[in-house]
Amino acid sequence: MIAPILSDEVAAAVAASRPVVALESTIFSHLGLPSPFNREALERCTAAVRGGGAVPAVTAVLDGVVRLGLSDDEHERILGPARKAAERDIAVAVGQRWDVGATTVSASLAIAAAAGVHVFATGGIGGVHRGSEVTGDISADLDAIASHPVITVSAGAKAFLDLPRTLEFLESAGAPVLGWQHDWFPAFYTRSSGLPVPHRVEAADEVARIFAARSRPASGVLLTVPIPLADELDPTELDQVLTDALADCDRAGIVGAAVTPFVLGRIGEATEGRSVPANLALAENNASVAAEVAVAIARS
Ligand code: PSU
Ligand code: MN
Repeated sequence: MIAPILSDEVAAAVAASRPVVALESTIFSHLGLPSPFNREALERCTAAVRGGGAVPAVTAVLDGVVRLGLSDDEHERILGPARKAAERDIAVAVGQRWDVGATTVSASLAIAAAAGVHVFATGGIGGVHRGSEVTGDISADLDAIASHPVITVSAGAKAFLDLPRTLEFLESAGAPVLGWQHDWFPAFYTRSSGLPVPHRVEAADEVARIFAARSRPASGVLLTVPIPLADELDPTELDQVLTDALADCDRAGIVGAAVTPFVLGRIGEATEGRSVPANLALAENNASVAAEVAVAIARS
């Protein structure tokens, strides 16, 4: 079983049922964003959580120990070289004493759940990949969202994934999918994928009530928050970029856990200066909505 070591600040907040927002570390590692923007993302997300009245708790595996809530020096370590750790890899990272395991959404949800933290914020979740009917590539994030008692706050998923199948998977797995003051499932850089979100919500206390009313105690909720209007990218330009990135991935023969970092890297290169500011803005915005939700849950 995972028994994460909590920072003093996170441990005190959990013990007193004060609001805490867990954050993943893959997004802040070189696997998620290029330097120095990964540092900026970390600073803006943690500040947004604090600004909303909650305690930020970054997840990671450091020196083979599962951690929730890091010191400044430890934050520094996840900005450097790191290995991607999904939920199943936590056991390996512990058993093999990895220096720095950068936790994905699925790993972060497992760690948050083990510590009794109920709100988690990220940029975008993994999903069902296009062509999954052949490759079987479905992110472990989806099962984790459905099967840990945590609310995941994200800007949907990037459109290089198969978004209709991603929504179908979440429906089958039994995870409610909510749209924050919005009727459409967001596609990360753009506010709408063109797919309706099953349920629109207006406020954090509504999300807290929905979370409290789940039929299965060990299940989660996905709260999707569209990128702020001013930061949205042009969908027609993005279409071509995503198509090219997927073709490059195929040509390079990339499979498995390497697919998402590879495609993210290609999108970053092709859109140069535009995608990074959008990514930072949506991650920060998600962190502040997550703080609101954590405050509402702590009150309820
Ligand atoms: N999507 C993004 N940015 C990311 C990721 C996904 O737009 O950084 C990362 C997250 O850590 C997510 C992981 O949990 O990729 C999913 O990887 P995979 O597709 O291999 O499950
Ligand atoms: Mn995969």
